[in-house]
Order: sequence, then C-alpha cells, then structure tokens
Amino acid sequence: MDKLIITVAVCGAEVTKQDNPNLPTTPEEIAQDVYNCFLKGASIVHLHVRDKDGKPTQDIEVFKKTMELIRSQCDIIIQISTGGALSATPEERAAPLALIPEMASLTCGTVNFGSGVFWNPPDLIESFARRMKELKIKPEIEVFEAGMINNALQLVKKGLLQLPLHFDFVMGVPGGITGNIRDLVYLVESIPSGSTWSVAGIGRFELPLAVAAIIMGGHVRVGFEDNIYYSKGVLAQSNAQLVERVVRIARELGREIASPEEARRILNLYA
Ligand code: KMH
Ligand code: ZN
Repeated sequence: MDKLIITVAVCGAEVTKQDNPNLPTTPEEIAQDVYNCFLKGASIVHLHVRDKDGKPTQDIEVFKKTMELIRSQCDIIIQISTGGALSATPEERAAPLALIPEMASLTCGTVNFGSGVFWNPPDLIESFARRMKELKIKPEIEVFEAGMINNALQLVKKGLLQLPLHFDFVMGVPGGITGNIRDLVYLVESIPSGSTWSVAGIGRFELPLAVAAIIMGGHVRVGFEDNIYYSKGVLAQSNAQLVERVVRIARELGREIASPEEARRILNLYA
C-alpha cells in the first residue's frame, strides 16, 4: 500500500464558531491551524476561507493572503475549494483557480445538501474542469453520490479530465450517499483501476470511514468542515487533534504517513 495521505479540511463553509469555538476563520488562524495539522502529519489542506465576519467567501484576495501565510510555514499541498458555500455563484466559486493552487476540488454532480441543494449541472462541471486543465491544477473529484463517478468518467472521454483520477468520497451528508462501509466498498469498486481515493466521513461517520480507508489502501480526510466532535458529545479541541488520532491509528495498523512530497508523487502531481 502507498503511504497514507491525510487531508485536513479545517473550516469548510457551513460550521461556525458557535458550533465549535476552536474553528479557525481568519487567514492567520487558518494558516496556524494548517501548520499545526502539517506538524501532526497532514499533507493536503482542503481550503475554504472566511470574510471578516466569519462568513464563507470565495474572495481571491482572502485566498491569496491565506495561501501565502500557509506557504511561509510549510510545503503542505493546497487544494482550494471550488464548492464554496451553497449561496456562491459559479463565477465566485471558480475565482480562486486564478491563484493556480496545486489542487482544487471538483464536485461532479448536483446533490441535496441538508435543507439546500449543492448545484453542479453539467455545464458548470465542464467549465471548472476545463479551467483546471488549462491551469494544470489537479482536480480532486468530490463524490457525494455514486452517479458522480460516472459523470467524471464522461469528462475523461471528453478529454477534460486526465487519468489517473483522484477521488474523495464525501459520505454521510444528509441528502447524499450514506456513511456505511457497504457504500464505501461500492464506491471503491466503481472507480477505474489506477485511481487514488480518500474518504471524508461526515459527523459520526468520520472515524469509522477513516479506519476503513486506512485498511483498504485509501486515504483519509478529517477536519471541522466534516466533523466538529472528537467523540459523541465532546467537541474536538483542534483540527490537529483529529489529524493526530488518524496518524496514531494508521501507525498501529502498520500504515506509514505520507509527507507532502510523497503525496505529490502518489497523486501524480508532477505528471
Ligand atoms: N460547502 C459545500 C456546499 C467543496 O469544497 O468542493 C461544498 C463543499 C465542496 O465544501
Ligand atoms: Zn469543501
């Protein structure tokens, strides 16, 4: 098995400091948090940013400042979010691609998302994929439902995505695929051989799915975007605490942790 790539999703767009006071929201807080996670073993940050009021934003200047602060401290792979918040327009969502991060998320289909809809019609997905191809940004295919894998394969046929693909299975979103191991096995069996994959379990699904991914040869995403708890009813003290637990479990199971450089090779970022 490859070494384990741990992605940390430090703040997302939906969680607030009211939900967990340890949530980082300013560029300085986010960069410090990312650095703490890097020190524990994270090799990718899935990056959302917030405005001065702590609200989600796709403002390129806020991304730029946050990315500079992160890069001044460590060489973690920066994967910007093109998902943003449910209220963001397609133009807003695509804006930070102009900063040419190493990676960006690419959700390959529309899905109910709690009481809202995460809107990703075919023309939007294609335009995001085309822009990533132009700028040589490696997409992480976000899969909230099994059909999104097939949508990604259509983009391969159209020449907008290149093999090998890297998938992230976001499991347990109310409205999307469940967080059951049965469904993880189904997703893993549905992607082309040679692909890499990680899993982001939402809420109580985060830990069991992380353990399954470690055993199955996948990779793991944790962080407050997906889960604010350490255990039932107990808030996590930090994103780093969640990363540290995955590292501990992986080592117990005999899986080494990938550095950012090793993750770049595993994910073909140099191709
Ligand atoms: N905030 C969600 C609506 C992504 O980052 O690409 C979408 C999301 C996915 O977080
Ligand atoms: Zn996200």
